[in-house]
Amino acid sequence: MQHRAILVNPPIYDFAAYDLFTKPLGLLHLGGLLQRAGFDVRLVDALDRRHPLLTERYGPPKVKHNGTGKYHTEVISKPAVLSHIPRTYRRYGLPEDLFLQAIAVAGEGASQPIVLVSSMMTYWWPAIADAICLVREVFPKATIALGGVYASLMPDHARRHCMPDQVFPGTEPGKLFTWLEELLGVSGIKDNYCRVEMLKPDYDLYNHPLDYLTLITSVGCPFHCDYCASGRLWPELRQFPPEQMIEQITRHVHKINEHGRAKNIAFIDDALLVHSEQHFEPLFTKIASLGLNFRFHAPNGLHCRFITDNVARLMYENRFEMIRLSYEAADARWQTAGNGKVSDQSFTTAVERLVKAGYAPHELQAYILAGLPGQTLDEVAASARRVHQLGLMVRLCQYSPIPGTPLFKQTCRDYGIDPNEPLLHNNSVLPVFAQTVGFEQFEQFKAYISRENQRFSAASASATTGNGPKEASVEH
Ligand code: B12
Repeated sequence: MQHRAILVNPPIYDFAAYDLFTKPLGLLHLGGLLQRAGFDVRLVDALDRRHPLLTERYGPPKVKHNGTGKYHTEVISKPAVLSHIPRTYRRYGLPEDLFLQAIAVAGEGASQPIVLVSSMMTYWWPAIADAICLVREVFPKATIALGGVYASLMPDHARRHCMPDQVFPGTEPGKLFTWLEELLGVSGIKDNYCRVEMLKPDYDLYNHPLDYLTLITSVGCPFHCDYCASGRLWPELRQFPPEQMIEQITRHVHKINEHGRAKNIAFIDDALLVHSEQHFEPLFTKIASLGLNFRFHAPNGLHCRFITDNVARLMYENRFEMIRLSYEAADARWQTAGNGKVSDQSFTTAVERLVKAGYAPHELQAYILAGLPGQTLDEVAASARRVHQLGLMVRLCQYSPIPGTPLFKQTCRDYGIDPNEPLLHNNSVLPVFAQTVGFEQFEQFKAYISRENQRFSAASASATTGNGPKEASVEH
């Protein structure tokens, strides 16, 4: 008998959320493994903007030329602990009745499905807890397991507040498979189907075309920044062979909608460019030779020091459009907290190389961090100035304190945040706690950054003939 496994990506409750290539890659990896192990796997992705139930009710979503776009939203009441935050709290993704319907459809004919729920940000936990309750409402006999980023960073909190049957902290799928063997009274699943090299997202779990594909070519990161949890989630860097990535792309290429005459693919690695001679360079040399019409994106920050002339050339030739460099901060104190991964010199050199390869500066973006404990707005403004001086767009990255990282305790202490309440890890709420900033002042600062971005973009556009990819901004 085939066992039914339902993969659930819950909706989001937050002050802001945008579909920036957000696909539940962890779940899609597990889906691939489970299918190969003989399970009948169904997916309920509450963040799928093209979910058939959603489009049936509201019509097709608006899609930007890069495949990204806004979620369907509903205003919901704020949890008490966030009541003082002067922003609207929303549910993003499938409305509750459609979510219930989707779960019922996915479990049709299976009275005791195994339900695997994923989680991302720690501060999204109430949506996960609600999703688990709703699954129980539809299938009281379902066995529910919870994994993913939040479950890995705060497993005890997840057990207490989300109450699944089992929580799986960590990123190794081995424990899940041992559990499944025990649960089902079978053997051989783990040994035969569960190796990290076998992690391949199964996009065929979506029964409709997608506006982009999100892929990961490696897990882990050799740098251990004081503000980042990557090392806790993936203790070592593992890069997937280029052939495996080519196989994933060619297998799923038929599923991607074209927008502006190209198909979008985003890479969300923590360290895409590390060991580029054995990894990025052979991969993208091969991709270029396929002659396929792709547009690539790197929404997660790239390490400047690994942008060699050859990497920059390959990025340009392969039409990398969204390039976000991890600059983080201009001052030495925060560059040190970033494990020395970036310096002003390596940032400037990376920009020079990308410009030499063909990009106009305003086609490039740089992340800068705001809201680190003790960081002043002047410091953030200085980082922004440095980025604008080079003609790049600033991407403000509002700091989110992450349990288990070196900066976590200090942040909670400095900001008077209860470390056991993940809702307060939300990157949107820190300006309210930072005594040096404040909400109003931070809003003004964000508006200033956006004005400056526009000014630099307009000035650069008229001063250069940069031929990076530019297309119509919104499609249906
Ligand atoms: C990609 C990414 C993004 C993308 C999202 C796009 C996308 N496709 O998801 C972008 C760039 C938009 C993004 C934005 C942000 N991110 Co982010 N992001 C990540 C990143 C790098 C990868 C997540 C991922 O997909 N991993 C790959 C998959 C394969 O792994 P996985 O999901 O963990 O799944 C594995 C296991 O967990 C497990 N698993 C998963 N589900 C389940 C379920 C069950 C039942 C089981 C058994 C197992 C299991 O199986 C998988 C395979 O082994 C993580 C860091 C990391 N290394 O995880 C940060 C991370 C999640 N992000 C983080 C942060 C801080 C942010 C931002 C707040 C940054 C900012 N200040 O702007 C924003 C918030 C955006 C928002 N409000 O919506 C933090 C978490 C913060 C928190 N408090 O929880 C992380 C951990 C990075 C960090 N700094 O440490 N992010």
